[in-house]
Amino acid sequence: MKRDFFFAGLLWIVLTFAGITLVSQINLFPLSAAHEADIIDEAFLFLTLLGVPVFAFVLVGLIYSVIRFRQPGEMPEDGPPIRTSRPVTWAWLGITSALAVFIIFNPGLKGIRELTANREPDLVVQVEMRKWNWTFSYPQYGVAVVDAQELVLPVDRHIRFEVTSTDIIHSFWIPAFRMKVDAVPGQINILYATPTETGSFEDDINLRAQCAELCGTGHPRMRAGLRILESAEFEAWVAGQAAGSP
Ligand SMILES: [Cu+2]
Repeated sequence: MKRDFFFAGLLWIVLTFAGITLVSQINLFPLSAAHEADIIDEAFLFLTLLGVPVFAFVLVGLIYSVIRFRQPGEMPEDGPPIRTSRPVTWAWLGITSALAVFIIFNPGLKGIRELTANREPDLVVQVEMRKWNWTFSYPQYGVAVVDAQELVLPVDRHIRFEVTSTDIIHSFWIPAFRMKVDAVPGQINILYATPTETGSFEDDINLRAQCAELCGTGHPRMRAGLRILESAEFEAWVAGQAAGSP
């Protein structure tokens, strides 16, 4: 039995090492275009790495037992009953509880604090969702884009999205920002994001705003390309919109 623990333990270490190497080497994430996306990707990577030894432990226990303790014959007898082992029970309870509490604080609460640390926005964008379109307003510029095909934002500015709906519940999601919030009638929900690079939907499909709550037959069409511009280009764009609106 000691030998079995030794070999299973060895296999666990090897598989854990291989898994951690694999996860660290391959890029798991789609395009990231906001500071907030990096925080979320970091948390995701950390949790994946934390899950590797746990997954390897379960896998080794299963595979090793199936091969090593297989009963020959067509209808194998049941093995001897397994009795509770107090040290194993308490160690299991202790380790898994400690892990669960640990991830509540890091990356859980720590991440939420980082995502909402700066409540003073450089730019406010009001997002009004309805079946099956959106209005994006820039109150600081007195500009509103109705039935928008596109969401235009400046790079390197801290943006507060004020999200609401005029009919039913939708959800405002920008994949490249990893940020999503429900759009609820009669309520304004807040989302912060700081774009870190310029680009548009044509460059990468993750640069888009998408409804992420099934809201009826038009739901799949409820998306708008995202265009992130340099500050000067954004000012020119917004001035053009202001000149064009009645
Ligand atoms: Cu929708």
